[in-house]
Amino acid sequence: MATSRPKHDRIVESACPLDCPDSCSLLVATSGGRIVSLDGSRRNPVTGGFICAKVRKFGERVHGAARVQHPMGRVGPKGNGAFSRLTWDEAIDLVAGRLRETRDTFGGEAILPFCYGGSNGLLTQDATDARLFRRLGASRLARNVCAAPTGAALEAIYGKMPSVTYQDFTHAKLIVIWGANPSVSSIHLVPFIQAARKEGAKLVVVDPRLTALARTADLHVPLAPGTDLAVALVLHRHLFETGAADQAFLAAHADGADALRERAAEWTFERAASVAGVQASMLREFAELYAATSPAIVRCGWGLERNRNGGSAAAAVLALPAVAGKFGVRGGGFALSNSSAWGIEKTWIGEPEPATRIVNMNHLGRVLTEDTRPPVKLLFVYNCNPLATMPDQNRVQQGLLRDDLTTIVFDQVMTDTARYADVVLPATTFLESYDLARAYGPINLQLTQPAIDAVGEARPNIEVFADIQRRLGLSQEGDPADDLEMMLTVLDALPAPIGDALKQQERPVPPFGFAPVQFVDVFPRTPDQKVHLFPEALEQEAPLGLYTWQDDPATAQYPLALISPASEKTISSSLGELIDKPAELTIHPDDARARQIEEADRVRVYNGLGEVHCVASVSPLVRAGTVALPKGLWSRHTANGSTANALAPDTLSDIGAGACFNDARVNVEKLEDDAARERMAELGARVH
Ligand SMILES: Nc1nc2c(c(=O)[nH]1)N[C@H]1C(S)=C(S)[C@@H](COP(=O)(O)OP(=O)(O)OC[C@H]3O[C@@H](n4cnc5c(=O)[nH]c(N)nc54)[C@H](O)[C@@H]3O)O[C@H]1N2
Ligand SMILES: Nc1nc2c(c(=O)[nH]1)N[C@H]1C(S)=C(S)[C@@H](COP(=O)(O)OP(=O)(O)OC[C@H]3O[C@@H](n4cnc5c(=O)[nH]c(N)nc54)[C@H](O)[C@@H]3O)O[C@H]1N2
Ligand code: SF4
Ligand SMILES: [Mo]
Repeated sequence: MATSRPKHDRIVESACPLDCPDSCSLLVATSGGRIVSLDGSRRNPVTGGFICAKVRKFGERVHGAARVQHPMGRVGPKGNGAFSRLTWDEAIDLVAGRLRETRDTFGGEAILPFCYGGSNGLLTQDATDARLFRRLGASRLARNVCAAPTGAALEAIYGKMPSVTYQDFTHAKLIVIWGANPSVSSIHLVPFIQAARKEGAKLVVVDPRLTALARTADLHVPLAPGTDLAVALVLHRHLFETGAADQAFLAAHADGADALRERAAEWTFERAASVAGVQASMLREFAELYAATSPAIVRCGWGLERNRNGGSAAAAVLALPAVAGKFGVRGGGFALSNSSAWGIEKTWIGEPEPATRIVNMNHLGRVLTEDTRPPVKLLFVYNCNPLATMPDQNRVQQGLLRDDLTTIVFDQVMTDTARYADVVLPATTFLESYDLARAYGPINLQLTQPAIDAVGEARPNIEVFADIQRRLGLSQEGDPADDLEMMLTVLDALPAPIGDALKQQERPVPPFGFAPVQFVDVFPRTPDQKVHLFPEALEQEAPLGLYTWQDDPATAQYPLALISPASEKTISSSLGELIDKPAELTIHPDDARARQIEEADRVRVYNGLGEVHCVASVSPLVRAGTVALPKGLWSRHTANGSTANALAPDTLSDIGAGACFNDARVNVEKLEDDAARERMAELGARVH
């Protein structure tokens, strides 16, 4: 553990509640009311005493120049980022007044609350905020930007059966990392993979990029983005055709195997290989290895869901261990999100959901600019930075520029979205308030507690939403007024063993060692406890039917697939204010050569939706035909202020109505025009 911790006068035990599967236990050192260092604690053996570099720097965010310190009201035109200071009292009055006016004039549905991944803790969302918006009869938000396709597939097939946890990867003899990049997005899984490999486990990585793990893998399948369905179905076909399908398991525990087998039948190795842009022999090797090796674990990530075929692809991948008979042993089965492993119902919201309209968050730009009934007149953004993170950025921006729209942004820092706000409210970070951090890779729940007083006038979500309610006369007896009161309400509402254990001890619960074996300790949570390999609901939902291929959206004009995966510098767009490097587009040498693009050239990435001006990084780490920009960049990281999402369509995945970021098809050219080059040079000077 950190022996070289800087001078401090206090150490606080806490946990990281950010939207990351790992949920590290933390030691936070403070001095004079300031954060001086963050480090891992060994209290959580799964996270093993180390944390990621970005959260180590979290103190720079807490005390940084981008921090919002007090409430502010807009002065000047929308988007110019000029604000004047308000007192909290004025700000709450203003916000409550606008909410009331909007509801009275246009109806509650003209109010759209917009929140997502700011914190994965149980208190920052679906607490007093939900009470407020339910009581106002606001529009409801379908939070489908992430994990909706994989979540829908998991629920229909296995009823949210808990996943294999990190610890049990050490028992596997074959590990398949499918559309995930743990070296960046869940770093504590990596040591368990390495330990398994020391014991002879084989590693397969399915990813269009040569990621750090792919570089060391026994087999890297560098498929084209959005083609996972073809690869998963050829594996199924192989299992069924060679007699490797576990008929005894299927007969006892599953239905729908015949229908799945039928849909897989058309996928020969040759056809799948041609669609995925890889060699047929490679797919055969993969299929044979998976069929022959046990225990085998498939880690299904989120990279494969972000396209038109994403739901069917996730379903086909998740179905593999059932067909191949991989359950019932430690180290076998699948690993996805464990966020639903607890079976927690958020009964603490304490207010029934009204039957108001549901807006898919991926359609933010659309609902702000189209003639919807009623129109969205008030957008309340918290725990989210939609201008940076939602698809079709130019349309989102166009919507935010509407003069007749009131936008409230409640955030910790001056995000791209906040610049377009009419009112900005300052939020505390997890180092200044209480929360319950829920891991979604491993299974544990830990207390997050304040290490310092709130910076400036920042306040926790719980308090601010409770205040707004009070100002509107919507409060009720017993409503929690602050984060500690809310914590107690949540503890009481948690399933008894969890709540009681958390109240009595500082240890996360259940004990960190909790690692269920699928089909031994945990079973499908479908109504009949069976695996449904061909759920009728999914067949109805998918436009062409379940497990049915939809063609690549590439055109001659826009032939390159743009992906925008997680980077080690940010969590989604959080911490983007600390990045000091202009955006880089990774492009394969063949694609670069064809366009006379060289390393460090200024380039324009474009399609019919928008364009991004950035720097080229020519590298074979991405497959030919695919280019990559990092997820979560801010406007200031590119020369023209647009990021990957300016190129991402707001189309939806076949299942789960999820975002299709990776269906962006683009072209790239060298930036020749002088004005643009100058802007690039300025950018370099500004962010370096
Ligand atoms: N450092 C860091 N950690 C994070 C986050 C972060 O932003 N930064 N975000 C958190 C959140 S919100 C999430 S949802 C998770 C996401 O974590 P991951 O599941 O790792 O998801 P991504 O980073 O989107 O993509 C993972 C990999 O999928 C590949 N990929 C892209 N398209 C395809 C495809 O069509 N098929 C296949 N097989 N692979 C594809 C990408 O090249 C990438 O290497 O990480 C969490 N952890
Ligand atoms: N191009 C592209 N775009 C993507 C993705 C991709 O792969 N490619 N991935 C998508 C994914 S997986 C996800 S999950 C989404 C996430 O997208 P968002 O939900 O927008 O997540 P963040 O960008 O982290 O923004 C969260 C904001 O909440 C604020 N915040 C944190 N804690 C609190 C709090 O306690 N109170 C308040 N009021 N605010 C708080 C943070 O400061 C931050 O500005 O992005 C998606 N966007
Ligand atoms: S972001 Fe993830 S790896 Fe980093 S400290 Fe938080 S839980 Fe740990
Ligand atoms: Mo996510």
